[in-house]
Amino acid sequence: MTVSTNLPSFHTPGVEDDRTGLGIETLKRAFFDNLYYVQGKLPNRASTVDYYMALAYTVRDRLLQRWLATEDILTRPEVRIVGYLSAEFLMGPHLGNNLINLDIYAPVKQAIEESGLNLQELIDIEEEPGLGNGGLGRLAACYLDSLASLQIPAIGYGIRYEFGIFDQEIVDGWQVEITDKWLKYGNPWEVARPEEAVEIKFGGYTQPYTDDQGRYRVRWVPGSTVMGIPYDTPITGYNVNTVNTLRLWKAEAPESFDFTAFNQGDYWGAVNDKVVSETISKVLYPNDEQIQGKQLRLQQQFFFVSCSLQDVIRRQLESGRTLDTLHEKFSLQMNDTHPSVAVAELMRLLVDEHMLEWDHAWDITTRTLAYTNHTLLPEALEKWSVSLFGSLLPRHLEIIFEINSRFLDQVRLRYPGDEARLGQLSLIDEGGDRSVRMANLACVGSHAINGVAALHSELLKKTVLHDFYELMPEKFCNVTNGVTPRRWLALSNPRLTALIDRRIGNGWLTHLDRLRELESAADDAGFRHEWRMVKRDIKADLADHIANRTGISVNPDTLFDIQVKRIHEYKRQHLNVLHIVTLYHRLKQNPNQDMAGRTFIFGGKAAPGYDMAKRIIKLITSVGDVVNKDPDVSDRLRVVFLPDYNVTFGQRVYPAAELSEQISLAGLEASGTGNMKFSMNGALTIGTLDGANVEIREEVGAENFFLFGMKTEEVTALRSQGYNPMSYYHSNETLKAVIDLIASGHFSHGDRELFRPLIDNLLYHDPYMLLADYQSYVDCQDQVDRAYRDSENWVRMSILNAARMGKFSSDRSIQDYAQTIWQADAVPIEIEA
Ligand code: CRA
Repeated sequence: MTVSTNLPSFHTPGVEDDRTGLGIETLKRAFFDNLYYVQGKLPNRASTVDYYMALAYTVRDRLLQRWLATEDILTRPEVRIVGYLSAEFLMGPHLGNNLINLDIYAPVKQAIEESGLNLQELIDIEEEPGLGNGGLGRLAACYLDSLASLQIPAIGYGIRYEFGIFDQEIVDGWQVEITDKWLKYGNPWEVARPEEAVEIKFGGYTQPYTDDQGRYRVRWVPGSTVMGIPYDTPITGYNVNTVNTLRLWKAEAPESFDFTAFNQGDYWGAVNDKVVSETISKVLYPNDEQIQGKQLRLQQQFFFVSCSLQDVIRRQLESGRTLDTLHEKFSLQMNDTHPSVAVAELMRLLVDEHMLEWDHAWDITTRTLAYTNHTLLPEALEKWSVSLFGSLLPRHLEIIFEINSRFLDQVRLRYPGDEARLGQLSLIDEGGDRSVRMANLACVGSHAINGVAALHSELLKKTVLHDFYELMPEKFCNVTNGVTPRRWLALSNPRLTALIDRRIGNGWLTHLDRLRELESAADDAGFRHEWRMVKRDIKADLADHIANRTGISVNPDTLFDIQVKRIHEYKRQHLNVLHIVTLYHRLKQNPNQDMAGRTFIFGGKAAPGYDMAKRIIKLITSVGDVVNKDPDVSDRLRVVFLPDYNVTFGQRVYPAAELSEQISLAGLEASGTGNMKFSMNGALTIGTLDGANVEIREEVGAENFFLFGMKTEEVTALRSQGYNPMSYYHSNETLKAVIDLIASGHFSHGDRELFRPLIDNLLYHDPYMLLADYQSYVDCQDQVDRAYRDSENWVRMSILNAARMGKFSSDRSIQDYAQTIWQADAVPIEIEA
């Protein structure tokens, strides 16, 4: 189906319009026009931010016709829409990405340069919207890019947090959190749509009544209400007319003033209501895979879900359809359990507000919703105490009880007398303080349940969702994560992109499998040389950046060994540190040791309340302080912790990497997506058989991947046997020496207490089994060292890694979702001149 739209473009035929034209003179005129009329600045008074804003408006003007055309086709009854419900969207800066997707990078660069400015500087000054913690939020952003690029009509639904993920500073080696005021200069990419605001209810009580046909009904009498105001951001597809929408909701008080309170003189109370309402969308919870169980978090989840579902229902009705066919027009994907209250809210809207019968509503709900699970970590599985849930959402609690009672009746028929199973499947955890299990709610209320990598999907079926799998195996599937090559190659690595283009043309950016055509180039010495030179240049750029940010000088001719991701014990950044200290120890014992120089680069934020993770940062910076200053080793070892890892910094770091550290304990990293960004940019991976590493290794070939560590089954076996970390410490001399060195205070100015919590944890508990995997890791690192010194072969492996990454384009992931879960098609849009 191709649809054409004929929207007025306010365009004088034959004349290059200042709002759409791409001629260099037109672009310059439009740019200065926006600086003057929108930003209100003359060139002699304008700052870099002013110029950035003017350019952002100039680019936005050039996508508006396509955006409105896409909005227009959504209203057609036959067009199917994917709604992606996510508490996080980690979009990264928009300007550079839109220049790539609109294919206007070159003319804009020329226009900006001819105006005496530097395009890169304007791109770099954009404050990134950090509305996510890490993998899950960034995945949502890659998926929006691919949906638009594949011309699938879609809306991303989330929260417009006023404060996104905190900025990280390192003070005396420790993480310090700084608030992220990302909106301080305004946001040129968003458009507020207050006319489409919706009302959200909280608290109060429910009241049964009989309707005029004599049917039993329930009415919810809320204790308070807030307004959800939509803010829309255009999501451009690459080289297509589709421009989808990211719709983020901001919470506001229903009225600016409560006039009764005001008239009684309670001015403060009236204004305070407004302030309290607005806290709902104030700040992103900075925890990755760790629930906090705070009431405000449940309010946030319900807030954006209810806003979005009301918006979906409005669109359904406005397209001329009734709610009976909601599932034919909409497919709604729940990104983890954060939006899973959608199951109850959609039921409430259909049954209480639109008067559908329960069974009918249930059929529509389950056919509309689908659930992606992103983690097996027990501390991340969301539960809400029944009392908290009931006080905030009394009607939803009743609906959940009703869903549960009907569901458990079915389970009883299937497994008579199996009380244990019933207890596991129940939406309510009856143990201790009763709680609502959000994953169970999501499973029961969805027609599809997927994990995010092959291994993860298998483990889901075997462990956390085992009982659901036995009961409803047909719902389960896998969709391996992917990342967008537009941002993670074309935008972040223009030099490698140009080299690839010269060799195989540019079709690979939308058909990433075509990178395979580079395989033969791996045997071409000339091409290898060019590949190496590109990498060398980018490493030199990163070295400059490191020197500017941290004052540490690093040698671009050493191996760049990089681990960037959230700091978490299961990701084992401290295993990486144990290796560094091993090398340090070796070099101190034998200064003539033959080894390739290495620069270890770390980046990542720790959840503010996660003490162990913060101590791991302190350990990295402390080891760095000693190693970098020690003349015996510092020509071969450097350790850098780069503060404030975010999307912008990721774009700088992936292209410069040679070794990618993916060293989580097998069975704990659901997928990982950084692993894909590294390989795409020609880094080799050292990793365990965990998450998507398994599939990356399959694709690139075992000979081009450095594998170490226990497999999932070995981990399980060792654990059930009774894991004793101390036995590894006593039986491995080097390991003992390394741990003793840290414990002795060598890296903490003699302070033996600083790292004691970390060391004791390793020796007495070691829940992530670093000690068990230590020797295998060090041996594998030695293999890396030998391989790196055969530089021709290293470059060959690097090229083959990039060449074989086709599977990990988010375009492939989205095609999988579209075919197996959403039944959504491309709707190419033609815009009539
Ligand atoms: N923390 C997983 O841990 C995965 C992403 C995206 C995570 C990663 O391995 O790549 O999701 N899980 O699928 C998560 O957020 C709530 O669970 C993540 O980003």
